[in-house]
Amino acid sequence: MDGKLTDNDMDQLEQWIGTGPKTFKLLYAITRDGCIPTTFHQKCDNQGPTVTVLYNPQGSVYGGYVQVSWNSNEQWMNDTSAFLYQLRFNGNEKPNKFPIKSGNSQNALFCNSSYGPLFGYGNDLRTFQNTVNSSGIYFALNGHMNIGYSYDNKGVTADQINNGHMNVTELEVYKVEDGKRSKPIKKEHLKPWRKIKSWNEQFLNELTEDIVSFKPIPDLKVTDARILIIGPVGAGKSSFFNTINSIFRGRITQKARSGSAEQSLTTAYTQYKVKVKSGAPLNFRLCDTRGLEESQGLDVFECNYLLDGNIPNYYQFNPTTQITPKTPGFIACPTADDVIHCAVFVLDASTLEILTSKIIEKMKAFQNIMNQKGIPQIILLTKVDKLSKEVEQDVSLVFKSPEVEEHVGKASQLLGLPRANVLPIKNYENEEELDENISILALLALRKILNFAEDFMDHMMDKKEEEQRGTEKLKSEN
Ligand SMILES: Nc1nc2c(ncn2[C@@H]2O[C@H](COP(=O)(O)OP(=O)(O)OP(=O)(O)O)[C@@H](O)[C@H]2O)c(=O)[nH]1
Ligand SMILES: [Mg+2]
Repeated sequence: MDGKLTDNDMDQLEQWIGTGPKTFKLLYAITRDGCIPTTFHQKCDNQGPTVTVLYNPQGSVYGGYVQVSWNSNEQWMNDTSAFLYQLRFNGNEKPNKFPIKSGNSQNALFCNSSYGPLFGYGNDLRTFQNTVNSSGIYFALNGHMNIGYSYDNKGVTADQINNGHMNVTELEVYKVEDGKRSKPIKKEHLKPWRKIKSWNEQFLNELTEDIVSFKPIPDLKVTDARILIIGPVGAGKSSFFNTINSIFRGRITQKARSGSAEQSLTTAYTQYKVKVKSGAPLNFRLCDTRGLEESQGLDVFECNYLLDGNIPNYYQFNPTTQITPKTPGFIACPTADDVIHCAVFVLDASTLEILTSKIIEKMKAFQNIMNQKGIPQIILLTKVDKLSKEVEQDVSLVFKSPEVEEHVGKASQLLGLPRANVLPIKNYENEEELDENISILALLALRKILNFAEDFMDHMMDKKEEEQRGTEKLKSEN
C-alpha cells in the first residue's frame, strides 16, 4: 500500500530536511496496522530518519520529523534536526516548519513501548498512548498538542494546526532515505516522448501477425533471420527469449535458464527458435550468448566468429579458452543463412550508470566489427519497471515516463546509437499470467529488430546482385 502523502508534500518535507533528495517509504499506517503502540515500535524502531504524518477529518495535515531512530527503551532522545510541521489546514496549503528549540534538543522525542510517536518535553505533539480503536470514521487519538515548549511554534497555536482536537482519519510513519524519487506521471496530461499506435488487444494482434508473417527475402535462400543477443551478465538476455516464447506459446515459459549469479548463467550459445501454439516455427532465431564479463568471456575474436556464423548451435562457451577454427563443430564455410542479420545489445536500465568502462569498451569493440560488416544494431533496455513505480504498476506508461526517457537517452549515448534504436522493455520475470502491455512492448521491440534484419538482408541481396552482374560482365568480356 502506498501512503497518502503526495509528491508535493514530499517535495516540501525534503526541502525542510534540507540535505538533498529523499525517498519516503511507508512503514506504518494506523488504518492498515492498527493504532497500537507496540505495532508502531515493531515497524518503526531502528529505521533511521522518519516522518510522522497526521491527517484529520477537516483536511488538516501535520506531524513531526526526527532524524534519530525510534526505539522502545523508555528514554528521551536528542535530535538537533527534529521539527514539527503543518502542511495543510482545513484542506488549504499552509506550510510551516516548527524547528526544535536550540537548547531543547535533548527532549526532541520520547521513545516508550506504550506510546506512539511523541515529540517534545511539553507534549508538543503526543499522538497516542495504548491502543486506540477506530470509531469507524476516525481515530479519536488520546494524545494532545501543546506546541511551543520544546519546538518553536512561531506564533502558531495548536488549534491552528489540528483544529483543536486529536481526531485523525490516518496517521502514517515513513522512513526517509537519501535518493531521488521517481516523479509521478500524470496520465492524461503528459505527452508521450515516443508515439505508438495504441495499447490494446487489436494492436497486440497486429504486432503478432506482423511477426508471424515475417519471411526473409526468398532469393537470398535464408530461412531464418538470426538475431544475436549480447550484453552484460544478468541484463535479461535469456529472459527476452523467454518473454517472446511465452507470448507465442500463450503462457509463461522458462525454456532458457535465467536468474541472478555473479557469472553468466547462460553458458552455451543457443539459437532459439520460437513456435506458435500450433507448432509452426517462426522465421527467426534469437541467439542467446554468455554474459559479458570484464576480464574473460566473449572477446572480439569470438564476436567476429559469432557474427560470421562460424560458431555452432549449442557451443559451450569456455571463458578461459578461445574458440578457433580447430574447435570441434566450427563452421568453416557459413552460408547467408548462418550469419547474424541484426545485433541486439541488452542493457539493464536500472544499472546503466554503474556499467564499468571495461564492459563498455568491449561492447564498442564489438560494434566496430559490426559496423565494418554493416550489421544493424539495437539496444534492448530491460527492467524499465525498476526505474519508476508507475511503470512497474502499468507498463503502458513507459513512453510517458521521464525516467525511462532519460535512460533511453543515456543508453543511446553510451553506444553511440540513435535514440530510435533504443527499445525499452520489461521482461516476464515474476508474472503468473501474460499481460497485454508487457507483450505489446516486447513485440514492438521484436518487430523493429526483424525490420532491421530485413534491411540487412536487403543489403546482402544488393551485394549479391552486384557480384552477379560483375561476374556476368567479366564472362561477356572474355
Ligand atoms: N524486474 C525485472 N527483472 C528482470 C527483467 N528481465 C530480467 N529480469 C531478471 O533479471 C535476472 C537476470 O535475467 P537473465 O535473463 O538470466 O539475464 P541474462 O542476461 O541472460 O544473464 P546471463 O545469462 O547470466 O548473462 C533474472 O532474475 C530475471 O528474472 C525485467 O525486465 N524486469
Ligand atoms: Mg542468460
